[in-house]
Amino acid sequence: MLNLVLFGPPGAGKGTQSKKLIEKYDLIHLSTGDLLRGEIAQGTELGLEAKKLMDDGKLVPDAVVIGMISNKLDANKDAKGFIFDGFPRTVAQAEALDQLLESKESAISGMIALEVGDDELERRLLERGKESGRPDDANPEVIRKRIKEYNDKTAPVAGFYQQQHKFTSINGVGSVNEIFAEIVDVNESYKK
Ligand code: B4P
Repeated sequence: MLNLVLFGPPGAGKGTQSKKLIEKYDLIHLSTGDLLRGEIAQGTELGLEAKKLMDDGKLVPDAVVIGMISNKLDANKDAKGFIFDGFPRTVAQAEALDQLLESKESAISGMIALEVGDDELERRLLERGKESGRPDDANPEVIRKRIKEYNDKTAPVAGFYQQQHKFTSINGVGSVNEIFAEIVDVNESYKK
């Protein structure tokens, strides 16, 4: 099984590259951001709670996203593998993911981190906000808060996978296809 974690700050291109990876490798795409936006669109209790936090640039509680991922793993027992996009975002989530996969006699193959500077992130997200209507992309202050949440709570997740020798960082600035080619190279090394 190929289980890949795509990692990086908000706007680094995780969602963009995930779409290309699922096409190439026939993997299941698990984006906690998309799952949460789905709950918001359906107006569930979980969605209403998550919306307040997301609109303010904050992370949703660990237990909520871990529960969502666990359900999705159970619902896709025959998958060739998964792309985890935007998850894990805290060390507690990374530990929980290891345990979930271990209970299914599986494991993370590797993490690929996309490196992009703060100014470029802000530019990309504001640009996306013009069309997507996502409230968390519309306001520079909220975007900066998301980047701070990333630096405070999510960046340490890289160390978690570095310790397991499952971490590779690549430059996330360049054309989408150039970056994808680099991701594919790294991914091939994880498959061996
Ligand atoms: P997410 O939905 O995960 O998304 P993201 O971080 O905003 O963006 P991503 O990196 O996927 O960027 P994309 O490819 O779209 O998170 C949203 C919120 O959900 C979080 O703030 C949090 O509140 C909550 N949440 C989600 N998961 C959670 C978790 N596990 N725990 C707690 N809370 C959680 O790219 C962005 C833009 O850049 C696009 O417009 C794209 O076209 C453009 N772009 C991409 N690649 C480019 C390139 N190479 N050059 C130029 N532009 C590029």
